[in-house]
Amino acid sequence: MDSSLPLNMHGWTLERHILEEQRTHPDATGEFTRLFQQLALAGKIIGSRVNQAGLAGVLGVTGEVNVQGERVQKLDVFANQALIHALEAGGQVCLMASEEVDDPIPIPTDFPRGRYVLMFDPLDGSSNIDVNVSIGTIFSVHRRISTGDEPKLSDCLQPGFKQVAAGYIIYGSSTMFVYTTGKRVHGFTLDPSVGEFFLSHPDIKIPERGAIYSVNEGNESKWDAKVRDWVRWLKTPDEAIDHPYSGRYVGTLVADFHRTLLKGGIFAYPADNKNPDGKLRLLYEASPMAFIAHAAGGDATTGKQRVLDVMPTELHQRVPLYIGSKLDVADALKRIG
Ligand code: AFP
Repeated sequence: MDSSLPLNMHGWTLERHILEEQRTHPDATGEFTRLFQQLALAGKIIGSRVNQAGLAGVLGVTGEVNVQGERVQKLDVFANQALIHALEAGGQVCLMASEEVDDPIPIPTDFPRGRYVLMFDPLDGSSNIDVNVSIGTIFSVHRRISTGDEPKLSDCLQPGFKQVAAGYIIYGSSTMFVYTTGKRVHGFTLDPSVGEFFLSHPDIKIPERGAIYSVNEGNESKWDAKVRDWVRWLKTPDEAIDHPYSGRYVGTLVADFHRTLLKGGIFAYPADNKNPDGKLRLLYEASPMAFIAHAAGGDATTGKQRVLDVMPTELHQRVPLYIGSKLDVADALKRIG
């Protein structure tokens, strides 16, 4: 690429990038490329609504409580619908699951079905919507494993290492689409004037070690002693190991993870005495982020095992999460394990 040209002059759109990647794939049928076109479309629709949220009258809650026991925001509902509508008719997906919906979402019988299973958190970071702080969409793609006419819950309950792709769209100071198929991680920035995602962050690697820790310290009184000691250790001055680390916490996993991916360090949502399995959902939060972290050279653990090796038993299962730079995750494991 000629680096003197502005990014959007290179013409390296998300679509072109995926087409190039798929060209060398032995059994590519174009289905995967079309799946990503639809995901990108949903991201643009959600991003545009997020940008206008204060004007379009879509801030605030619907009055309902979702399967997670959380108050549903109007934008959660919009994002969920945008993803379902963008994906259900295209013939790439046979089953979907969403943070906002109790059970797997079947594809209506009058639409063709594909071989992929898509799980998503349509709008991660809902508590940040009304205050104009970054929010995002997280997605995870698996291949269908069941046979027979109807896809089954077991198609969703696959361990993370079996993902064929994972990614997120962050609605921040710019809108970015970040994804991996397991080998490399690429980031694309939306040029809103053109309506396309352009490759802006090719082959992202997480620094081996960072200098930032990210955790909700309001939960300290609920943590066990090992977690508390680990966080205190990160904050204790020690020139020999470049401590203290800086603290950063947005409260939107997508935003906290995105920073960790680019700058290194560690993000954690530990188990605590109120939430023995932590807060974050395995299938559409922890697992896709872990797939990205590993592809970028980082690591992700529950404190007991690799997130990617957890065998799911429930659609909305939660897991503790420690994710980020390899050496920072190793330090955490040493101290909390
Ligand atoms: P929602 O997707 O329901 O908004 O949840 C946000 C989230 O799951 C994740 O994005 C944050 O990292 C985490 O919750 C923040 O939780 P605390 O508010 O307890 O710190």
